Order: sequence, then C-alpha cells, then structure tokens
Amino acid sequence: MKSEAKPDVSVIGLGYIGLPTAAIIARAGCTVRGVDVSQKVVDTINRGEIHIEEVDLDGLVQGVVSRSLLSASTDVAPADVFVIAVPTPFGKDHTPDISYVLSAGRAVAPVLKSGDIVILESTSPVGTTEQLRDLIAEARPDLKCPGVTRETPDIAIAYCPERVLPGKILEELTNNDRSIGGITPRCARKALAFYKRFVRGTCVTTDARSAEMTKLVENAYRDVNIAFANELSIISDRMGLDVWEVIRLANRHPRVNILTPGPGVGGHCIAVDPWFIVHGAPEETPLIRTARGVNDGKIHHVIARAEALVESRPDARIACLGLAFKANIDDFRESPARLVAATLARRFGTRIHVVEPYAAELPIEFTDTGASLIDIDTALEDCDILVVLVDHDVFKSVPLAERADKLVYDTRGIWPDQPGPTAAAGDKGHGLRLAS
Ligand code: SAJ
Repeated sequence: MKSEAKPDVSVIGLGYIGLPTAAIIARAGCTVRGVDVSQKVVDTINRGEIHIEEVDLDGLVQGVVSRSLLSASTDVAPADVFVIAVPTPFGKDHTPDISYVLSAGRAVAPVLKSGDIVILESTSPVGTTEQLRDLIAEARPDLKCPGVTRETPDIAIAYCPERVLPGKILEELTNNDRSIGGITPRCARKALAFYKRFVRGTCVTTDARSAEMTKLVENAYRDVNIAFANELSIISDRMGLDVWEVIRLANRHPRVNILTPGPGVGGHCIAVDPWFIVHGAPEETPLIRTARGVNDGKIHHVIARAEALVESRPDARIACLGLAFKANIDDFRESPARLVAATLARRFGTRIHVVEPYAAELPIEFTDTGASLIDIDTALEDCDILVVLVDHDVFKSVPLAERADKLVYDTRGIWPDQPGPTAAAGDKGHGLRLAS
C-alpha cells in the first residue's frame, strides 16, 4: 500500500458493525468493497439501501453507494486493507465459536499480497488474532507473516475491537478512542495509520492479546456492575425498600456510581463476552461467572414477580411496556423484556397486551397465545396493570395523571413519581408501584 494513496478496503461481514464501518471508511474517500455471505444483504446494499436499523446509516450508505465508494459482493477480491467484522457467538457450554473468523481468514488468504493489512474487529477470545495469523501463514507459505519470520513481514495483522453503542454507532465509530493491538509493534503502527484516516478519537497501540482482552474486560466490567445493581434490587425487594431511592441516594457519594437495575441484561455483547473470559480462565473467574448468573437470574425474578401480580388480580388487563433489549432501539434479539412478556402471554393469554412502538407485529413466540400488540394510548385507557420492561422515551414521558390509577411494576425505574410505597405482589388497591 502506498503511504499517501487511499487504500482499497475490503470489509468482511456487513452486519451491525461491518456495514457502518464500511460506510464510514468509504466516507473518508477509500473505495470499499463489503463482503457478506448473504446475497440478499449484498443486493440491498448495492441498491443503496440498508438491512439494519441504525441512526443516520441509511443516508450515509445511500450517499457512498451512489458515489461508487461502497459496493457489496459475496466474493472476496484483492484489496490493501481487510477488516473482518463477523459474529463470534458462543456454542454449547458457553464455548466461544470463532469459526466465522477463521472462515473469513480462509477467504481472505488467497487474495493477499505483500503490503496488505488484515485487521480483526470481531469480539474474540484472547489468542484469536494469532490463530488467524497461523491460518494465513499456513495457507500462504509464500508470504512472510508477522511473528513467525525474523525478516520484515510481507503483511501486517492486527486486532482492533469496536466499542460502539447501538443507536449511536456512527457517532461512536468516529469519536471513540480505539485500542489497536498488533501481532508485532510494526503491525500496530500499520493499522494505526489506517484508523487515523477515519477515527477522530485517540488510537492507542498495544499487542493483539492485550487488545482482545481489553474488549472482553470492558463488557465484563459493565456486566459485573449491572449485576450489583440487579442484586441490590432483589435485596431491596426482600427488605421492602425502594431500590431506586437507595441508588439515587448512594450515588450522591462522590465516588459511588451504581448502574441501573432492569429485567436482566440483553443484547449480543454484555451477556456473551464475559463467558469468553470465563472460558479462558475457568478457575480464576468466580466474580465474572457469578455476575452472569445474577443478571440471568434477574429475568426469572421479574417473571415470578409479574406472574404473582397478574395472578393476584384475576380481572385485570395487563400491558407489558417494551420488547427491545434496551431503550429506543428496534432490536428484540436476546431481550429480557421479550422473554418476560412472552412468558406472561403463554400463561395468561388474552389478558396480556404488549406495547412496543418499534414493532409492527409481535414476535413469533406470541403466535397463538392470544396476546395482542397495542399502542400506548390504548394501554393507558384499557389496562389496569402496567409492567414496564423497557425505558423507551415514549414511556418515560407518560405523565403521572395518565397512570396514577394504575398498578405499576416498574422494572426500569422510569416513573419515580408513581404514587404509593413499594408493595408486595398481591396487595390490594390501585396506584401502587412495585419497585424492583
Ligand atoms: N443495562 C442495565 N442497566 C444499566 C445498563 C444497561 O440493565 O445500567 C442493560 C440494558 O438494558 C441492556 C444490556 O444491559 O439489556 C446491555 O446494554 P448496554 O447499553 O449496556 O450495552 P450494549 O450491549 O448495547 O453495548 C455494549 C457496550 N459496552 C459497554 O458499554 C462496555 C458497547 O460500548 C459495546 O461496543 C457493545 O456492548 C459491544 O458491541 O460489545
């Protein structure tokens, strides 16, 4: 790659991270070829359209496709920089599955040439970038690979995790700091020069294994801290305390910042990545493992409490507010809210109504349960019990006057002004708020 010329870039995997990344690199003026196994995804992008929801992504993709800076294909072609952004799910017993990373490596290896850079962005267990290097070295014995040759390597290989928040991906891709871990320091410098073309945040270089661990640690840190908040909510429940009040007061201490309890941890990152650390050091991770258990257990705590509440009011109509895994997004995958609502729907059928402004219809598991999708106005008019599962802005803005006569189970703490002290499920009367 010539140092001044804009590199041709190939982004492998056009999902929630790969597509925005490809579009941002294209916006910086590089010609980008996005590669995906799905012909449907490829066709959608080549029409200048998108297959995922993300703020401002549609306009960006439309613009770079129309200027021929971004195109998509199912085949990998030669380029100067390859960015791999494919899924790394876990398999049985929470074992990390890096097979998509390895098949991306196998697809890239035949087209590599001297001077190329290969960057892995997928969240990966420690050592994956080295495995990728080994795979490339085996497939291309003609290329000198970093860390296995004493001479100057022909190619550079690095790990650079994304750390963007769904809903703010474009902003955070540009502005967040990045850790760039090279197989060797030279690899890190090559990757750094590439990221500086489109990242405004500070890019810090390190080795590949440290960068891999850093990504896992960031999400495990958040998981452990959410687990603390969720455990506090269950303790408060037991002691008849309002957990929101306790946290609000504790957080007035200058060095205390407790996160927010909820119906459990959803999404594809925070509930998954800690297992990659546990898998790598099973004996040394009691805290991280327990945090996972606490957060998964919170879902069942919420289900049990909601079920007891619904059972205690046989004539009540119930509205479950939200299905998404967090506020103001349309992503319902791995969502505790969805699991809670679906469990209630299966058990209580037509008494259960779901409000989800981001859904056009209820997910498949609600079929034949009798539950229905309604809007917030109908819920406020017709329902007696509101189970708040997601803190969407549209729910937060419901004024007290419209919900004062409801029995509210607020798992997100969005309505601190809801009247009444914490009440145990089964209490009589309206206008009560169950706090956790
Ligand atoms: N949650 C709580 N209480 C809180 C914060 C979050 O219950 O105080 C819940 C949310 O409702 C949601 C889940 O946790 O169900 C995860 O939400 P999130 O907003 O914490 O994180 P994600 O999964 O959307 O994105 C995370 C981010 N990681 C960190 O904040 C350390 C993001 O920066 C990463 O890029 C992303 O994972 C990823 O791709 O790894």
